[in-house]
Amino acid sequence: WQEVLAEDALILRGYALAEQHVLLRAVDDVIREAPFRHLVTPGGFTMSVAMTNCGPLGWVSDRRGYRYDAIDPTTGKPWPAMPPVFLNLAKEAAALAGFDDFVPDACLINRYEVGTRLSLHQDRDEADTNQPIVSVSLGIPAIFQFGGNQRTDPKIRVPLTHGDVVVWGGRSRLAYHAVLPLKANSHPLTGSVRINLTFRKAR
Ligand code: MD3
Ligand code: FE
Repeated sequence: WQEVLAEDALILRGYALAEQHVLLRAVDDVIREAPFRHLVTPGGFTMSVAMTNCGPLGWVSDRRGYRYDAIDPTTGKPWPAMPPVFLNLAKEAAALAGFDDFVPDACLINRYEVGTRLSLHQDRDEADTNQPIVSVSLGIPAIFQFGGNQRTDPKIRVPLTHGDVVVWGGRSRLAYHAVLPLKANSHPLTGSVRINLTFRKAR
């Protein structure tokens, strides 16, 4: 159930299944305090993926740029605390991939509805790119596209399904990646939606 996706990128298939119900309940608790919203990119486009955050820092985007902020711009309040089940899962997954002292300070929660996509990008808003990123997929499946350190490098397509956890570090940390438009589907726990949790050490 452990697959090497690329150099320093490890897929733990189904690793989140043991905690699936607790995880989804925790997402519901977070979004009651910090609702999903569609952020605007610096270029003025509204993202099709809806986002929110929990933990000390949250990733936000607006016309001024991308950044991490301790305050939710929608509510004016700090982001909800990171649920213990989130923190423990992220730490355990990182440790399995060889990152023993990963302590995320930000959890971005992405909600994909049918037709929603995330275009090709790098994650480079974090201070220390030696720190890994842990992602958890819940709900309906997506096809994830994974390339190299240059936008035009060849890409592979990988299905990510309910319960899959991926740890991206080292040589994969700055790889370009995308999520292809979601196909219509349904999952007993989420309906027609995919939820992705991304754990990062932003500062
Ligand atoms: C590879 N999210 O939030 S998770 C993102 O499914 C993001 O919501 C996608 O890309 C999603 O930035 C993909 C997998 C992922 C996350 C971070 C990465 C893959 C990564 C960072 C470096 C390389
Ligand atoms: Fe990303």
